[in-house]
Amino acid sequence: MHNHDVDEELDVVVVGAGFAGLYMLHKMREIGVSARAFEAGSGVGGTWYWNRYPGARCDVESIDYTYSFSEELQRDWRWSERYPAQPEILRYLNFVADKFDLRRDIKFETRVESAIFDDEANRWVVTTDQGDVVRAQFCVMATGCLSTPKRPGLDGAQVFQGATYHTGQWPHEGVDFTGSRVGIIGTGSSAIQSIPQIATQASHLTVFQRTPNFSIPAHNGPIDHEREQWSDSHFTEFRELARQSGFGSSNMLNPQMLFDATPEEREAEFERRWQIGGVAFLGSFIDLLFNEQANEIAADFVRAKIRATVHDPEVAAALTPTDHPFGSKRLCVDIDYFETYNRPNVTLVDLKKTPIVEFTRAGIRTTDNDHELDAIVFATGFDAMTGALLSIDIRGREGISLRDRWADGPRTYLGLMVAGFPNLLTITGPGSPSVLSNMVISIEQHVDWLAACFTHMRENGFDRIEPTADSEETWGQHVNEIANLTLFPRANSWYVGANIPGKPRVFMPYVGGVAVYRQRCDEIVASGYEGFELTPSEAVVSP
Ligand code: NA7
Repeated sequence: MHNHDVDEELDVVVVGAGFAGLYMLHKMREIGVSARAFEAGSGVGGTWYWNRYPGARCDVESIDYTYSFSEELQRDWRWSERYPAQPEILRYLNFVADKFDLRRDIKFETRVESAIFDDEANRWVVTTDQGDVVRAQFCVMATGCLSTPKRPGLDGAQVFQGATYHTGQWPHEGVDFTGSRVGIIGTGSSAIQSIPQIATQASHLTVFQRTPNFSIPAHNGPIDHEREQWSDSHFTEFRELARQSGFGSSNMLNPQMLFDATPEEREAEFERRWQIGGVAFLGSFIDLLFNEQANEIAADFVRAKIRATVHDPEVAAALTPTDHPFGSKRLCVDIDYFETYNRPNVTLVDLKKTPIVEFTRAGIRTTDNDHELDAIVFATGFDAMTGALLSIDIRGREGISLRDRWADGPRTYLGLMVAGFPNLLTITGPGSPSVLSNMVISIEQHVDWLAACFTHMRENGFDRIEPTADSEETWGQHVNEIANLTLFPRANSWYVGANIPGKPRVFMPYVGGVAVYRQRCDEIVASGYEGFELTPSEAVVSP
């Protein structure tokens, strides 16, 4: 690569302009390094730019799902609801981009195709589908954990003559389903949020379910002004609570073990949490994700709620999850999900009993029926955590490709860096708490960690940082060992890549919680970047 082919020389190139990319740009400016982001969308927002399906909403509460780096920002922005809906989050991220004047460093409608490390020059060379070629000392992947939409095992849909949509690539102008016969495939979080909304529009909605899921009512409503005021007047304390928690939000975990409570106390605690709503239900007792028997008792409580809500016992039974421990797949948070099956215009098709045979011109053929449809919604999920990274041709030292390196599953040190790929950073990468936490908290922690690392390197004359193969191996074992202490690996979830045929089964996120993880990262810094190799400038600059 000759310099004259290069459009720009940067300190940092950032891939993506969602929560991670935006904060990355801001932070880099703050420490005085040059950075530019490339973003495939025409606007900022990442996940919240693409996932515009009806009912799209965050399952972390609004006041927690915000940046904590600026107290002024917190005070300048008011949320309207307890759980933020997609349009409001997107407005928030646009507000952030404007407030901190970030757009001038983002090139939109530009997808990064390759990132190749030039070992001699110690530079990443990044190319895009718009013909850009930039060189940067650091390449930061702010590409998101759930950003590569998939329709696994559902080929042949092009035969269908009606409209098709994927929840993760929803048309910006919205879709009017009024009077239409709509089919939706999947019953994950995206489906569980959109089914009640689509059902109010469609003349008929047919839900094609392969595996039922646990879901907790959101009990959404207007924002609690008292709590909001408290979080404003106790900014530092409020933010510290989240940083020192397991999942990265200010929700309280009950430290009691389930079997230390009487059956009446358990029922009362479950009911109390059910009435509060949301994922905090998982915090009813401390051992729900560790103790199979305790988990089963929580699962039974939720199953009884499903039976009590859904009028038709056969439909209720089909909607009741029995194949995975409660919470071992991402817990869904809904608004009127189970209630929707009581509507006369909603039908549940249990694909376990009557699988899809094929798509036809007029709809979907299952083993027992031809379902005629005007539109099909694929709520079939994403190639999670590694999909976006591996869709880019990333090559490290000696030309090794990340796709080859990760052929048996992702391997990282702290979910931040990969051996053999110097100065390449993966924000909320596999091996970090990421999707098992409030993403905003985890993103900020990674960006802050990297900013401190860059500063340390500059001040000490280092040009290159790379984890050792040993530290990567040890971290991988640790991530795996603690996952195996929990019930998480029991589920065929996207946490283990089970939703993508042929994907190696590896439990990808770090289950230790954000507080423990943060402490480990800080200790590593305090010990002089233990497990990393830092190389001084003269050792890497070519003569
Ligand atoms: P998920 O949670 O991966 O859900 C995808 C759903 O699609 C799930 O119910 C799948 O059933 C179903 N699916 C996938 N492929 C098929 C085929 N071939 N046939 C039938 N059904 C299929 O994705 P979401 O978008 O809902 O949520 C992703 C995350 O985003 C969520 O956890 C939140 O964190 C936000 P399966 O369970 O595999 O049998």
